[in-house]
Amino acid sequence: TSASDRLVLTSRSPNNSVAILTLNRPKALNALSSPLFEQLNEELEKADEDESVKAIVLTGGEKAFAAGADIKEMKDKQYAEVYKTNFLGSWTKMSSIRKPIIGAVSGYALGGGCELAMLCDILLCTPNATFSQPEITLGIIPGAGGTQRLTHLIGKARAMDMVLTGRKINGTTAGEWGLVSRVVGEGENVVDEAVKVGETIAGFGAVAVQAGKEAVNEALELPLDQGLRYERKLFHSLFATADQKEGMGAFAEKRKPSWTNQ
Ligand code: CO8
Repeated sequence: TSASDRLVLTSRSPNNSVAILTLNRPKALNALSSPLFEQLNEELEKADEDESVKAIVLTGGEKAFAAGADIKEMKDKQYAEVYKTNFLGSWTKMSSIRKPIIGAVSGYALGGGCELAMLCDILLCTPNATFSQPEITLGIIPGAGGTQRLTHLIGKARAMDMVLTGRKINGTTAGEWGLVSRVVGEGENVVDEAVKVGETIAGFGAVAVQAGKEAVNEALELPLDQGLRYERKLFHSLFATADQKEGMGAFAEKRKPSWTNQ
């Protein structure tokens, strides 16, 4: 496939530690077709396995992060087919990536696009980005986290409002509601800011970073007492790493740590 056929473009940050994946189907506003998701999963898995990659930035275009699942691909499908083939079930693969994924949203993040954004670990957006779950306007409901992850992030009343009315919110509101963690300033480039976040993470020991991501994710799955036990087990396990000795040793000796990711 030539570069123009690639539905997901890949590049690296200047110091090579952050993989940047860019959805590249601009004519369809990055509608998430099955081939696009296949390529995205492939690139995510490649980045996850590559030792030199410490964090992943996922972004789209200026006009659209992604305008949802591909409606034209879905419109004539029948129940038996989508059920038997587990249509769009491959979306969940992204949640098994171990390295941090930083989403950079500019423009539309609609339907599956909003759900894809919520699959990222850290989310940045521009003030005038548009988030919405418009599935209700198509006679369906969200199918990849738009009723579940969204409710965890912004609470029941606001999630109901968005899911049942298709209400659009802008990036500033998304920041106030906790759907994203950072809204960049008017003149700032959201991808550059996401790469900076990635580089910050890449500057720490990779074992602790992976453990931090794993532990926070368990908070959404486990009751508090089990989550706390899970956290403590992981915390204790980090005393078996060279990076713990290095990090604490460097602090005591008033020098910069030099991580070996061991
Ligand atoms: N699917 C397919 N094509 C799309 C999509 C989409 N979601 N969004 C935009 N496009 C296409 C348009 O059809 C158009 O193509 P063409 O030039 O061939 O006509 C091209 O992109 C440009 O779009 P517009 O001309 O419409 O651009 P506008 O600037 O006028 O409007 C909008 C932009 C407002 C974003 C408009 O395109 C729109 O409303 N798009 C649809 C948004 C939407 O409803 N998304 C939700 C889809 S449903 C979903 O995501 C369910 C996910 C379930 C996941 C389950 C996993 C298990």
